[in-house]
Amino acid sequence: MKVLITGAAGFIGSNLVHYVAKERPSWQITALDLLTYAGNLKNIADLVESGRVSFRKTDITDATAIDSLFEREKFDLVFHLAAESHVDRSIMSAREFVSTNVMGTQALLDASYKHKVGRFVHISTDEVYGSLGPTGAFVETTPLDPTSPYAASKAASDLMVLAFCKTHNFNASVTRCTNNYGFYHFPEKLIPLFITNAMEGKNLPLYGDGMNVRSWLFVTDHCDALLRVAEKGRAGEVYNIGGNSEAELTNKEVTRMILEILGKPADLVERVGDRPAHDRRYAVDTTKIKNELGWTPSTPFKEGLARTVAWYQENQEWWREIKSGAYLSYYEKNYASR
Ligand code: NAD
Ligand code: TDX
Repeated sequence: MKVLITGAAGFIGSNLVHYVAKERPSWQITALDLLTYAGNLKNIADLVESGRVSFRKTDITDATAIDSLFEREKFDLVFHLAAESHVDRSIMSAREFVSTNVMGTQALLDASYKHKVGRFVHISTDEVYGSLGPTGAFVETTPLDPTSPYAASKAASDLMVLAFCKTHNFNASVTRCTNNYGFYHFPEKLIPLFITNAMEGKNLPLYGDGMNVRSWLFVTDHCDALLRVAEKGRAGEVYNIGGNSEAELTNKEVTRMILEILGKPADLVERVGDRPAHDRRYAVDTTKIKNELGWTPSTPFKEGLARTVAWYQENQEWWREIKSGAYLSYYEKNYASR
C-alpha cells in the first residue's frame, strides 16, 4: 500500500505519520509538506532519517509538481491535511486560505483522479457548520454556514471533494473533526499558546468573556478515526469526529485546568478583545462513525491535557525555537490591537 499524507509536518499530519507508521508497518508512506511557518520537519525527523518515511517538500497549489509526483509514485491512498489552519490569521488575510485550502485541494483531486488513486480522505473541520447555541450538536447533514474565512475555505474544499465523488465516481470521504490537542501543536492555538505562555510567565490572552465552548479531542484519537475512515469508510460520505461530552468545555475552564496542572496563578489570565464573528459553541454528533466504523474517543480530556502539558515541559527547545523570529511579528499584530 502506497500512502501519501499531505500537511505531514504540521500538528495533526505529523501525529498521523507516526500513527500510520506504527499501526501499518507494511505501508510505504510519503510525507508531503511545503514547510510553511506551521510545518516543522523535526516533528517527523526520526522517521525520515531512519528511512521509514519519504519526505517531499512540495506546494500543493503547484499543480504541475503535484501531477508529476502522482504520475511517478502511483499512490493507493491519500490523507489530505495540508492547509492554512488558523482562524485569526484568516481574519488578517484570507488569500492564502483560498489558495492552499481550495486551489491546493483541487490540484490534489485532479492528480488523484487522473492517476487513479484508489482512496482519498479529506480532513476537514466542524467549523464549516458555523456556530451552535447552548444545546444540540452538528450532524453530517447540518447545512454549512461558515463564519470565518478559514471555515469558508474549508467548506469550499469539502464541496469540491464531494463534487468529484458525484461527478467522477471518485472514492473519497470527508471527515469533520472538533478541536484537537496534543503533541507538536503549533503555539498559536489556544492550548499550546496558553501552556507555553504560562511556562514563560506571560499573560494568557482570553478572548471576550471566555465562555465560548469547544469540544476537545486528543490528536491520537483523531488519527485512529482517520485510519478507520480510510479503510472502511464509504465513498461520497461525510463523517463527524469529536470528543465525548466531558471534553466540551468553555475556554475559561480549559485555561483554569492548564494553570492548575502547571501550578501557576490565575492572575496570568488577561481578558482581551473578542475575535470577530467568534463562534460561540461547537459540538458534533458522532453516532455515524460510532455505528459504521466502531470508533469512539479513548482519551479523557483531563488525562490528555496532563500528558500534553508534560510534553511541552519536556520539549521546551521545540517550542522556544518556534516562539521567536517570524512568530513574534504575528503575535504582535494579532494581540496588539485587542
Ligand atoms: P497545521 O497548521 O499545524 O499544519 C498544516 C500543515 O500544512 C503545515 O505543516 C504546513 O506547512 C502545511 N501546508 C500549508 N500550506 C501548504 C501548501 N500550500 N502545500 C503543502 N503543505 C502546506 O494544521 P493542523 O492543525 O495540523 O490541521 C491539519 C488539517 O486538519 C487541516 O486541514 C485542518 O483544517 C484540519 N483540522 C484541524 C483541527 C485542529 O484542531 N487543529 C481540527 C479539525 C480539522
Ligand atoms: O489567544 C487566544 N485566546 C482565545 O481565547 C486564542 C488563540 C484562542 N482563543 C479562543 C478562541 C476559540 O474560542 O480559544 C478557542 C480556540 O481557539 P483556536 O485554538 O484558535 O481554535 P479554533 O478557532 O477553535 O479552531 C481550531 O479548531 C478547529 C483549529 O485552529 C482549526 O484548524 C480547526 O479546524
